[in-house]
Amino acid sequence: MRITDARVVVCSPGRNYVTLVVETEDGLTGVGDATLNGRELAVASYLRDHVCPLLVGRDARRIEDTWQYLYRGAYWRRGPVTMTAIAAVDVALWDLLGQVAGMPVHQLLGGAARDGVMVYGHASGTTLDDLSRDVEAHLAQGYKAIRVQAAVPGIDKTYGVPPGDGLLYEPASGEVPQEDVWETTAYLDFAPTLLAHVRAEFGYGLHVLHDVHHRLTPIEAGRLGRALEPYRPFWIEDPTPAEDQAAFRLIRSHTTTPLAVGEVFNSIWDCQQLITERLIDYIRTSVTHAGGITHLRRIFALADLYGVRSGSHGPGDLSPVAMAAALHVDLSIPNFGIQEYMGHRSPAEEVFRTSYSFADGFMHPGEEPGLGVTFDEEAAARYPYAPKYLPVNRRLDGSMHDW
Ligand code: CS2
Ligand code: MG
Repeated sequence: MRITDARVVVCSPGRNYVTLVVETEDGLTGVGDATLNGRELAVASYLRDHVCPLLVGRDARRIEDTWQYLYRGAYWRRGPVTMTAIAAVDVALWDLLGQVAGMPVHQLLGGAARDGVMVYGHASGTTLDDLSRDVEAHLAQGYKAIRVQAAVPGIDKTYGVPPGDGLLYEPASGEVPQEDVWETTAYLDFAPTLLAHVRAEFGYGLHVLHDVHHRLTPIEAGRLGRALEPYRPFWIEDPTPAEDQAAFRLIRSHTTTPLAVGEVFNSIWDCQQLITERLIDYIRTSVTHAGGITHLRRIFALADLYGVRSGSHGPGDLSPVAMAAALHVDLSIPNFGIQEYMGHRSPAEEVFRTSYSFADGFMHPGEEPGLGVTFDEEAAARYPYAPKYLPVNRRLDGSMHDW
C-alpha cells in the first residue's frame, strides 16, 4: 500500500483550512487537517516543502513508524507547526487504514466504548439576557453541556462574544491582528455574576462551562475558581497561560472548581506535569495540534493513569476532518470527558462532507470506513485563502496581555 502522492490544499470556505491529501497505489485517498489558525501557511510549507516528498513511496500502513520518522527524523522537535504537520499525516494514514480494512477508525482504535460522545456548544451574549436566549436555543437543540461567555461591562470587546445581537462570533479577521483591551478587575468582578445568572435562570440540570482564555495570574485564578464554586461549573478553562505548569499547584490549592487546559499544547511533554501531579481535571489537546490520533491517544492514556479525562478542543478553526478524527478517538477511549463542538459555518459543508451526526447533545462519528469525511478539492478551489489573524490584547496602559 505505497503512497503515490501527498499534496496540501489551503482553502477558505467560511474560514481558512489547510488539508493534506494522501493517495495510495490502490487508488485510495486519505485526508488530514493541518490548520493552525493565523499561521496556516507555515504548516502548509512545512508539509509541502519538507514532508510530502518524504511520504511518496512509503507504506501507508506503517503509521507508528511514519510518526517516529517525522518526529525523530526532523531532529527539531515539538512546536505547533511541526506537530500540526505530523498530525495531518497521521490522521490521513488512519483514514487510509480504515478504508483498506473496511472499518471506521474507531473500530481500529478498539471499538466504541460508549454509545455517543457528549459535546458542549458555545452560548454567548452582549448582555445576560442575550446569553439566556442563546442558552435556551442550545437546550432546545438537546445540548446537555453549554459553555457560557458574556460581554464584561466596561470592556470594549470580550473574548467569545459576538460584536452585536444576531452576529456571529469570529475572532480571526484582517491583514493585521485586531487590538482588544483587557482589564482583569472588571472580568473578575463580573464572572461570578455571569455564572450566578445562568444557574438562577436554568438551574443545575445542565453542565455549564466557562473559558478564561489564559488571562489571569495563578492567585487571580484561585480566587475565581473559589468564587465560582457555588455555581458548580463543569470546568473553568485555561485560567492562566498554560506553559507554566507549576502555576497550577497554586490554583489547585485554592479551589475545587475543575480545571481544563491544553488547547495550545502540542505534545505530551507540555502536559506531563499537569497530568502526573493531578493539577488538572481535563486535558484539552486536539488531534490536529497535538500530533494526530497516534500522539493524542498517548496523552489520553497517560491522563487515564492519573484520573484526568479528555476534553478536546473543537473550534470552528479546526476543519471537519479534525472533528471527525476527534469523535473516533472520543468514542473509543476509556477516560473520555467531553468534546467541544462549535460546528462549521457555511460553505464548509460543501467542501467537507462528513458522516458524523448530532442528536440530543451527543455526537457519533458514523460507521463509514476510515474517518467518514470526503474532501471535495474542486469545491475547495472556489474558496481561496485570505490571510486572517487572531486579535491581540493590550491592558489599559497599552502593554501586551495574553489574548
Ligand atoms: C477557544 C478557541 O474553543 C475554545 O476554547 O479557546 O476558540 C480559540 O480561541 C481558537 O481556537 C483560537 O484559534
Ligand atoms: Mg479555549
